[in-house]
Amino acid sequence: MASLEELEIDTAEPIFDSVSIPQEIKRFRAKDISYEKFFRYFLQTNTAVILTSIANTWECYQQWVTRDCTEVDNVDVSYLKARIDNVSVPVADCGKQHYNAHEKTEMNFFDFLDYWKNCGPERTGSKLYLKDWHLCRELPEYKFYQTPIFFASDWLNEFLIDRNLDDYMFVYIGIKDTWTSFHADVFSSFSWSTNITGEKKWLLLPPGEEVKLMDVLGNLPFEISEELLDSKEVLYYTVYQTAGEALFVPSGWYHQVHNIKNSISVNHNWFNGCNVTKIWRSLDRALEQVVKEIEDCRSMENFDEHCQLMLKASHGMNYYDFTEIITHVCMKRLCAYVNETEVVHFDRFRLGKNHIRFDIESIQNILNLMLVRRNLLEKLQLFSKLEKCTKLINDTF
Ligand SMILES: O=C(O)CCC(=O)C(=O)O
Ligand SMILES: [Fe+2]
Repeated sequence: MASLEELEIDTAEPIFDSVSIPQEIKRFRAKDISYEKFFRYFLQTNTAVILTSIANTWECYQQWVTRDCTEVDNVDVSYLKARIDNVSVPVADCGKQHYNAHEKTEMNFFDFLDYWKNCGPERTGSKLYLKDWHLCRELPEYKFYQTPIFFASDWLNEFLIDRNLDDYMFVYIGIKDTWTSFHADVFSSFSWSTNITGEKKWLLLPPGEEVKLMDVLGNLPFEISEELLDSKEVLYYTVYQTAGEALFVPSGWYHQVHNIKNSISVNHNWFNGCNVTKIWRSLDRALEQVVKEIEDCRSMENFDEHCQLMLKASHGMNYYDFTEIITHVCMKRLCAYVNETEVVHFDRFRLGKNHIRFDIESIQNILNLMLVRRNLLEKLQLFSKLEKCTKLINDTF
């Protein structure tokens, strides 16, 4: 393993739930901003930002496209076919709506590349968007990018990779005019998205602004436009993201994304000590929703367990999953703190001592919030497990 870079912050002081509404979305050259600054000014304040020149050394940035300064489409289809097998890939049809997303199908990767190659600017017909593709999981040996240090404190993918479960690390490949409908990310997680080629136009709303777009039933629109946002006096940002730029999308920021040129991007969803309380609150709200929906079955046996099953289906995660993640991260950080062993992220970063303390303090805080739900946690047989973590933290400090 190559030598590890330290992921460290100046103090372990946690700041919870601060929000910031910036004048504009700022841009920094990745090499001009430290991890500490990014952590304090953007992760902790849940503020969107763009980092430029972040992908120059990535294999996909250098090899998937030819950069000969011309404006023509430059994706190296034969390179991609040589490097990646003709696997089945998830594809959305941007002309067809299915509930609040685009209709999804599967197709073979090479067929998708042929479709891409044959899509001239004048092409009409279906707009196919290869999205949410777990290419890292498909080809673990193929290191086509490196997670930037700014996004490396990631409890979600840390847990999933440690347990050999499904990750939240994706590749997106879309021709011009493909798009992703108006949404906030899964579990209210952070996301980062880095463009390898092309250009994306983002409409981004700080948390709470989406309420102005709700209909009487509380439903949000599938598609938004600047005209609509202006007419409802919604605060929003328009961001144009070009190749080599990463956008940090904070927790709970609704967004809509248009590929205004043929585009390829890499993105992760994640959470860490900076937004874990938001993840918990959104899980709690989602449970409330489930309970409301099946309130009339409350007297049935195993009602609470049943709600957890439904929560998993609607929200992608339930109390069992969240408890597993929190206790896993808790035990790893405590072991590292006590035994002075390393916590390594993405094979490249070693957590610094202050960062470990910060993580533990964030866990302590989230455990306190969770333990308030004692009755329910006891019914789900999660209470003692969480209480044990709290005890271990208190015994350590
Ligand atoms: O690039 C896209 O089409 C959507 C990306 C997105 O929604 C995200 O990164 O959160
Ligand atoms: Fe998103």
